[in-house]
Amino acid sequence: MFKKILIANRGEIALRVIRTCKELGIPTVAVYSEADRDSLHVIFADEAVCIGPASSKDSYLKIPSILSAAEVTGADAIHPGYGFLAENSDFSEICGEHSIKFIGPSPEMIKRMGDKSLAKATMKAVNVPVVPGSDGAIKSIDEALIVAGEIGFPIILKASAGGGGKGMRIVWEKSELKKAFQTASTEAEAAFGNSELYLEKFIESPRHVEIQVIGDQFGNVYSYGERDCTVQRRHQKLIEEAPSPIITPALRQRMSDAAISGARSVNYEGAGTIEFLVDKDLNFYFIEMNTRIQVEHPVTEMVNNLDLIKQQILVASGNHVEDLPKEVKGHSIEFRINAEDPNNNFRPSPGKIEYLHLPGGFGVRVDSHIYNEYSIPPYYDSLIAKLIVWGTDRQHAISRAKRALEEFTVEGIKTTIPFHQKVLNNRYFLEADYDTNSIDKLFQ
Ligand code: MV4
Repeated sequence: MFKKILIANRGEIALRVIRTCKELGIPTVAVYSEADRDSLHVIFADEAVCIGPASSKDSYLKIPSILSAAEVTGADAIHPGYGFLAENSDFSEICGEHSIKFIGPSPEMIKRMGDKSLAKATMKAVNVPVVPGSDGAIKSIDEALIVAGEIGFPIILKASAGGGGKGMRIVWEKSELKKAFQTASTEAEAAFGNSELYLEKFIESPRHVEIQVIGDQFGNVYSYGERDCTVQRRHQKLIEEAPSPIITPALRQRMSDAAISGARSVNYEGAGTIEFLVDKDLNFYFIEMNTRIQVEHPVTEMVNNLDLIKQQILVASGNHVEDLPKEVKGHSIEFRINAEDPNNNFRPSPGKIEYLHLPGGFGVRVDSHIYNEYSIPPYYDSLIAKLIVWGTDRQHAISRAKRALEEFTVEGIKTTIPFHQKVLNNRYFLEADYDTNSIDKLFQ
């Protein structure tokens, strides 16, 4: 087992990792920017090292500073959390060169799955269903016209180096393709330094359903079931749940088998998420694989009664996973509490928390780094807390969520709490009758 783990992250996820390390008896090192001196992860870790000014690129993204923090404190492993360096293959590689275990997959794996069209080809090779489209990247508008002609409109152009919805373009008819191709590749070049695009059939009203897997160093890959993340705004997830209200046990089995065979075919190590689109007829199609722990991992933890961060640490140190998947139990829903004003276009609302009361009681979990009188810095992601509820079924989880959101009090800043309360009274949400296309009816 590791002697000391450095957490290369901030906010709730840094705290989340520290908590599991404590339970495992592993000392921790926090790193922090000058804007995060008063942050809870700094206080809860055994040691803390300041790695630079507020700007992420000069602190949480600065590989040399993080590596030297690990070396001076004698950390032999780094947990990257999500975001920042979690899917940076150079970081994974440099950790290895310094004999520091990166808690996550190899640089080769991160590169392979980071190239979204290569990831698709990898899955397709082992018969995982993928969205019909180009084989790999498309090199020209003429090639795009040929592929689009074969599969039929509408189609969607995606950046090979993209992911998570950035730089996508829907094309409804042939006459729009040339312009869309040019703007999408220009945008991809600007955003990712890589103009490469691939093309897919546009699935018109899908749900976003993802499978959690863990691979160990012995070639075993396990699935812990799905999360439904269809409730999103501008590709930002707001509510996630497990199990998905639309997935039957038979479909869960088939999606899990597909996810496992995809991950096993590349000897996947660590926690990973295989994202699928599920259409109206319950056909599923692989779209992307994320090679990190995700924000929404707690709903999977609640219905499987397991600590995913602990399993990450176990497999990274060469152990077998401890909690093998069993049948999922009950229902869990996560609500992202962001420092944003839902009545003003979700505009960020950083600042001082003048009064705070967190909900509690049976089946209620809050993962958060905030505390009374804490000032939320304006430099980072607006996620300030995750409310996770568990109930015996979806109805029970919803009642509990309403109760917990009523208790949840944050004064001094605007949050997404009122938004969630509205969704919990929306009949389409209550009936799970929505998809990515009709999502607006949840926000009315
Ligand atoms: C799609 C799609 C329809 N067809 N791909 C958005 C996030 C990124 N992970 C993939 N996304 C989509 N890819 C094909 N071929 C529709 C979306 C999409 C979406 C997916 C899940 C949840 C919300 C969404 C909102 C808009 C578009």
